[in-house]
Amino acid sequence: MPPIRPDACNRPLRETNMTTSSINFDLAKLPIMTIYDFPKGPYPTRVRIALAEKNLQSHVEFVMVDLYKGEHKTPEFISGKNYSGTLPVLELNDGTCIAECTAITEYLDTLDGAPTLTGRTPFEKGVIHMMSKRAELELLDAISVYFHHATPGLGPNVERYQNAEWGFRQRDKALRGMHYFNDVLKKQPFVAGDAFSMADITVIGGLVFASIVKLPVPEECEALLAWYTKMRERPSVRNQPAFA
Ligand code: GTS
Repeated sequence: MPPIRPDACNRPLRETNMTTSSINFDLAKLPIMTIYDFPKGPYPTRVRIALAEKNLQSHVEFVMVDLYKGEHKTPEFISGKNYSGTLPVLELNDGTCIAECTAITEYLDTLDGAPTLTGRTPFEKGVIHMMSKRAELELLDAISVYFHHATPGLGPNVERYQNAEWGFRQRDKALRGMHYFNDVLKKQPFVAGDAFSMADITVIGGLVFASIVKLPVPEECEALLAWYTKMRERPSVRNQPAFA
C-alpha cells in the first residue's frame, strides 16, 4: 500500500479504506496549516489548547481576524472560509476549510493515528462527544448568547440584532450548567471520566468566556473551581493568550 499523506485525512475513509489507527504519519512532512484566529477568544482558545496538547503549534500559521471590526462577517470570509461567520477556522494546504472547534480538534487529534483528546474506543468517543456537546449547550454557547444579546457584545456595527431577555435566560442556563459540571467533577477527575479530553477543553472555553463576561463560578461549585485551578496548571492551557 502506498504511504498515505496526512492531508488525505479530509477524504472520506471509505475512499482510502483507511482507519485512523493505520495512518502512516510523518510529522516532518505535515504541510503548514492556517488557522483563522482571534487569540484570546474562548472558542479559538479551545483549538489552541488542542494544538498544544498534540504538539502541533509549529505546523500552524495563525491569521488574525478582528471580530470587533466584523472581519468574520464579510462576504469574502463567509463564502471563502466559514459559512457560519465564526472563528476559529482551520485551512488545510489544499484549501479545505474546517470550522467548528470539535471538528477541528478531531482532525488534529487523529492526524497521527493516536488520538488522545477525542477517544480511542467507541465508548470513549461516545462519552467524550456527549460531554463536549453538553459543555457547549449548557455552558459555553449559553454564555456566548448572553454576551451577544445582553451585553454590548462586539459593538453596534457587528451586533445587528439583540434580544436581551434571551441573553439573560442563557446566562441563567450557564449558571445551572456550572452546577451540573460541578456535580460531574465531584465524582470523577475529568469531565468525561478518568482522562483529560476535548470535553475538558470545552468546559475550559466556557470558563474563559465566563470570565470575559464577568460571570463568576459560584463559590459553592468547589469541585469545578478546584478542577479549573488544576487545568490552568497544564502547560497547554496556562500558556494561552487567554490567560496572559
Ligand atoms: N460553534 C462554533 C465553534 O465551535 O467553533 C462557535 C464559534 C464561535 O462562536 N466563535 C466566536 C465567534 O466567532 C469566537 S470567540 O467569541 O470565542 O472569540 N464569535 C463571533 C460572532 O459574531 O459570533
